[in-house]
Amino acid sequence: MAITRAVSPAFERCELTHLERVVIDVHLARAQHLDYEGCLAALGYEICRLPTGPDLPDSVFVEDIAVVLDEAAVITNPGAASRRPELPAVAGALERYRRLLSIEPPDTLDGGDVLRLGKQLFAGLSDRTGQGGIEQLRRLVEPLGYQVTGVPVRGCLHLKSAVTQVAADTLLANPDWVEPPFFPGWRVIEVDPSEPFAANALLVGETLIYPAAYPATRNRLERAGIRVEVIDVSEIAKAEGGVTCCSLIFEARE
Ligand code: CIR
Repeated sequence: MAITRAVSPAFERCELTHLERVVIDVHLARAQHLDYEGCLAALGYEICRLPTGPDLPDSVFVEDIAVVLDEAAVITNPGAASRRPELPAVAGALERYRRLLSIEPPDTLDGGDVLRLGKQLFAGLSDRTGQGGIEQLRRLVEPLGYQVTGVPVRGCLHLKSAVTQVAADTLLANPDWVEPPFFPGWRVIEVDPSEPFAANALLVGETLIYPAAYPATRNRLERAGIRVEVIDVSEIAKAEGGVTCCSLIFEARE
């Protein structure tokens, strides 16, 4: 199952932290989002696309709203207040499949800050996710057998802007934004220095969904033997989103 959410008519009013606001072609963003969903559907996922509205500019970035594990889903409390109205619909969709847990205010945590590597959850300490949010996550998921490790991130929005998994034993990272030594035992491929935003990749089974905008880093991935499915997400990137941000992927069990 892949939960996605439509691109809002207010997408141009998205939150921006590290990027300048530039014109977003919302029609093109919708077309790119459709391609993205098509990619996931071709990989065998049923797509559940939630509706949006003019009051939810960043709703396409469903990843930030929940951390879906095998045993439960944690509904987050996003660091940006404008994103909190996104919660009810995502929680409503997930409650069919998972027991819901939640991060309670005033602490905040964004799903984009949680990198799941098996039973280990790395949680980015960022502008959006505080120590309190990470502690709440730890208390919620330790009883389920997960270990939570806080990782400082700097210079980017979320931990997964700085590091993602690209193969069974391999991570892709921007070492200026996160310290690779936080991930002992993992082979780490570094992004090409000319492409700082290139670390966000979406591994689905053995396929890596990867933005067309980063050819030099893609070359590094391919030389490392990783098969890449390239997708153009230029308009999504203008809103500071990447390929992990636009879906919640999990095994559907009712
Ligand atoms: C925001 O600032 O919240 C959105 N404009 C972008 C969120 C991207 N989400 C993600 O990296 N997980």
